[in-house]
Amino acid sequence: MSWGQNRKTWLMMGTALCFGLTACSGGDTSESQADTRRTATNDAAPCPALDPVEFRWIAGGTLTKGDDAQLPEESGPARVKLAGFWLGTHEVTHSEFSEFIRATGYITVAERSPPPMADAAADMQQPGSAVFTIPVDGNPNWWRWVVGANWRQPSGPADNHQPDPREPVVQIAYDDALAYAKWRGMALPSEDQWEWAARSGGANPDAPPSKAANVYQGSFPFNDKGSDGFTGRAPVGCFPADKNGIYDLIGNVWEWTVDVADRADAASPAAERQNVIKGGSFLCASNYCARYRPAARQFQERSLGTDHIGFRLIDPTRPPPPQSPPTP
Ligand SMILES: [Ca+2]
Repeated sequence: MSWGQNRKTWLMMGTALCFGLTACSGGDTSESQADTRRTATNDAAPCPALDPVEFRWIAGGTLTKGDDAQLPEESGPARVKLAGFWLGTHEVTHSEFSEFIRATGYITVAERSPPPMADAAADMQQPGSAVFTIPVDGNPNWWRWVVGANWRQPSGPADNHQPDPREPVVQIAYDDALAYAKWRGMALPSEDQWEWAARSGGANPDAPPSKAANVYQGSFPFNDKGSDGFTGRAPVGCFPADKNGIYDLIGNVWEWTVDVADRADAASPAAERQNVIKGGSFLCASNYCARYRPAARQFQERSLGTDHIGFRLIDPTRPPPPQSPPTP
């Protein structure tokens, strides 16, 4: 499926790209973006210095993935054998991605002119991406196609918020994440690796404890209380590391994995270019989404980033630490 077809699908179907968020739109983007700024709330404590260790070893073994399914895209628990691996301690940041762009001149998917697409709204035929917007009277949609939204300006050019260099980079399509990983000589994690890292790190199987992860407090989508300190993306490493020394696996931004979606409706053309994303985001609330559990998963069009999807790396070439036991 082409990118243009994907955007058309998003425009016409909505649900395939919006994590079950049925209120999507590619229509008018002229309404104020000011209410959607991704800024820390006033009671946010200063974030500690970023951990200088970039990768931590996640010991392998025979593992349980999945859980008693709570949502349609989930499956029951299964046993899988997994080798140990080196996982990035934090999501790739805006600053780190900037280095990649400076070194390579790479142009992300959201910055490219989209292929021609018949019967699409004019704005959908210009470079841009999907941005969360608090619904307003007369427009109940909370996902909008915003012309000019990309990794440099995740909410679009009308928003004055400049990403903190330590924020996870967002508006990253799957191919963008792969390109960055290749440049670094790294790779993206599999779903199994991601889930095992979260489980072995001690992530709560039901929901993150208060202020343990950047999620949504209040009634989504209208009232993010930000009682965890943030009403949008948090700089990486602001919340406590897990037992493995990994930050923000749960919440903050969803993370790409290399696994192709195995959704039940895979026969649908809209499912052809979707990958599994994990971890939930700052938009996951108890009254909606609630996919901040290690077992939770969602499917995302590879060609469409949003302002709440990022990624982290694994280092597949680095040998295990000397004390690491063989995988049983
Ligand atoms: Ca939050």
